[in-house]
Amino acid sequence: MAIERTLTIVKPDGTAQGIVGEVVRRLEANRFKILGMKMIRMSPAQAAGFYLVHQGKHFYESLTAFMSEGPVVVMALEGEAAIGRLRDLMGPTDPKKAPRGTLRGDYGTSIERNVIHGSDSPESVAFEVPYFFNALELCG
Ligand code: 3AN
Repeated sequence: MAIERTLTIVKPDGTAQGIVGEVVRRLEANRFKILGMKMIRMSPAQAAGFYLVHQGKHFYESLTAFMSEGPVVVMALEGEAAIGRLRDLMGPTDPKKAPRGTLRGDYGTSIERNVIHGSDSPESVAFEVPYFFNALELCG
């Protein structure tokens, strides 16, 4: 399997629930290497820029307001098949459909407030990692 990079965000509902440590614990237990990590509070414009791919969808305004309502923890990760394995740890978008033991199944409360983001493709990684980290901030 190939070593990949990916990006994850503990969303404002995750930081509010105090599960940053639990997310990091599960990532490290599953052999994800943390290359960069920081807590930030995005402005609505920064959240809108991050989710530009969803511009025009019915949930875009609500999503960008939610993502800027409080602090988030952004992490650049590396590991074998990291993109798909992170998505497995997260569970499906809708927490109601997410099994127990996945982060969304355990902590998500709605399809919007689903506690964690993970890049969904190498193309997304190429946009999302540099959105938050420059090369000097990644400890590879
Ligand atoms: P995922 O995060 O599972 O890749 P995407 O990329 O389809 O899901 O959606 C990005 C984010 O937009 C989701 N994490 C969720 O917060 C929000 N979202 C997705 N679908 C909906 C929806 N139907 N209604 C409200 N929010 C949504």
